[in-house]
Amino acid sequence: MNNMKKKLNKKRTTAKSKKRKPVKRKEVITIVGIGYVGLPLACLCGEKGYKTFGITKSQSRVTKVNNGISPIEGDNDLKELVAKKYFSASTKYDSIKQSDIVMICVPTPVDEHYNPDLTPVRTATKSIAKNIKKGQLIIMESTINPGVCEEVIIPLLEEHSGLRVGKDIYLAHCPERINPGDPKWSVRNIPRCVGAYSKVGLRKAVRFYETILEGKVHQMKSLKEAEATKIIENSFRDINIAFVNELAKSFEVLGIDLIDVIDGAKTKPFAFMAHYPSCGVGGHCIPVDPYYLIARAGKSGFDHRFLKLAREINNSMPEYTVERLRKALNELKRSIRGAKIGLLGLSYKANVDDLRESPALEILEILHKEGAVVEVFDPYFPDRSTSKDIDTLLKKVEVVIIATDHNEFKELTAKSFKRNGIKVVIDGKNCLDAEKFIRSNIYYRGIGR
Ligand code: SAJ
Repeated sequence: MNNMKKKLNKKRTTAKSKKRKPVKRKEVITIVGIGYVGLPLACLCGEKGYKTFGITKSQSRVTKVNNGISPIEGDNDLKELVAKKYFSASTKYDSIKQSDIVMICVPTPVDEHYNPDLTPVRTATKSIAKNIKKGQLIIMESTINPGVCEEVIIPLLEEHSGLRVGKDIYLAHCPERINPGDPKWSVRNIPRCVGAYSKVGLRKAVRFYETILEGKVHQMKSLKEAEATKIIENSFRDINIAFVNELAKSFEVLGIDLIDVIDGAKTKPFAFMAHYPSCGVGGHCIPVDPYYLIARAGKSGFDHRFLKLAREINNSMPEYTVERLRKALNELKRSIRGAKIGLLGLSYKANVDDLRESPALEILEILHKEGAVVEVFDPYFPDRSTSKDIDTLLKKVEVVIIATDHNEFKELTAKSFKRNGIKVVIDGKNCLDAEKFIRSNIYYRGIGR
């Protein structure tokens, strides 16, 4: 090509480049904590075009995720998302420096005395603060009680960064609403509530969420309101479960099938929301979140007697379940000591691999303490199962307790139990066909039936 043409092309290219909009730098997001909350969120941010980093203290989780393997069993959608490697994981906080938005999705558990344990929140906040830059937005997604942002997070951010929240950096709270194993509601479409320390921070946070979510983003007037929203959502669920768990005990002595009664009550198309009794309330949300409000309100002189009573009732259900078993064995002139008992299910809820606060673990502990010989099977926990499958377990035991309503257990038939000489079934999740078991002369008891 002769020189004239080359010059002309160069001129055209320069002119074209002047016309082309400058390529907008991909915004960078770091998510601290890539568990049930942070992992789907990191995938979603990466999928939506953000340069996304995930931080976790677990090197094995880093390796798995960076190889496209989901560390969370039972959620196939998540497995597919993680396989696409939308973000990169690390145990280090280096990516904070280059981030526009930093999100905190670490656990907020309680200790053995049911006191809130903010250690993971404090550790993450300090590490973030040491790497944070002016202009960045921090979004707290972990569930916390009203006051944690202003009384814990802001002081730590300012102390360890030398920056001022609301002036140099921005803080928002958008409580997570992940529902593990839910086929309908996912991180993409669940409506969210956002509160912030300042108007600018709120605007930044709302604008961000509107780029990744299909669900509505509801603006709250303050951090405290956003913190309180999530706590009351889950306390609402805990007290309603406690209500039916207390009814289960009452209807046992009245000889009424509570499950039938709830199914009757829920035909009312308004002002009734069905909850069901069970062998206990597990998970990292429902049995934990009320304690955060109980503790913080207590510090300000208010005693949440109702929330505490609900927790007491729900915490009594594992023992009550074993009591149902004891009564059954006593009617057969047997005791728990020495009885061969099969425990089906360890996870705190159906079709997930999560043991946090699982009532099944408490039932197992009580059975061992009372001298039972226990066989365990949970398809999501082969390493913690003593039998490789249900059939193997049924051959070894005379009594069965269902502690998790995995789909695999719901299909169990009275015939398979009868064939193996099972005499007693305690259905801790009311997931079996009670009538068929009773008609097979198997001593069947549920919770509330
Ligand atoms: N449970 C009962 N009876 C019920 C419902 C649940 O005994 O009627 C027990 C379950 O067996 C389990 C525990 O309570 O052991 C918690 O069950 P859950 O269905 O509430 O499951 P989680 O812990 O995954 O709760 C999540 C929460 N989501 C968030 O916190 C973002 C909760 O707010 C949701 O309401 C819940 O999922 C849901 O609806 O599935």
